Amino acid sequence: MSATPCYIGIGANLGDAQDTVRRTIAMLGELPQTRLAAQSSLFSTAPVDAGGDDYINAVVRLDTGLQPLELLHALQAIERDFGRERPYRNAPRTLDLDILVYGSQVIASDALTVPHPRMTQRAFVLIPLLQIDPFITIPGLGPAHAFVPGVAGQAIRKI
Ligand code: PH2
Ligand code: MG
Ligand code: MG
Repeated sequence: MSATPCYIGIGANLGDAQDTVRRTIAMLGELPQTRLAAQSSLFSTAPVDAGGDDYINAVVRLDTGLQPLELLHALQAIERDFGRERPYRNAPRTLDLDILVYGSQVIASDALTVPHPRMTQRAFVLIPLLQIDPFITIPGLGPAHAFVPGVAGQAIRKI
């Protein structure tokens, strides 16, 4: 099996968000053809471009043989397991799983945009991502650490 390193952003701000994120990380490690290669701490973060309670966020690295759309569908199935509803854009959510990076691929299809288009503007993605891989380069965009000064004003606290 040839496995591709992927980085997944996890966010939740409805219900018992910490419990949801911890259980989700375990479920990600049990996806077919997939190994949980690294996991960040959990972080408490202020909502960005959204309302509601503070979020719990984390990032994991998966080494996976799943293709990008297979991985997307597997993540959507986990979101549904946790009762995810989509009443409006950026609504509070029981669970949000985003493919941040899929190997060195740049994907722009109707179903999927990778790297995630807003990841460089969000401390709740960059800080956990850099915790697990300080030297990561975002395909097409360059070293992730270069974007940290731009998110310095966003509230994020390691749990
Ligand atoms: N996700 C959003 C919008 N805003 N803010 C925080 N702190 N954490 C998130 O995961 C988040 C957000 C849309 O996916
Ligand atoms: Mg998201
Ligand atoms: Mg999402």
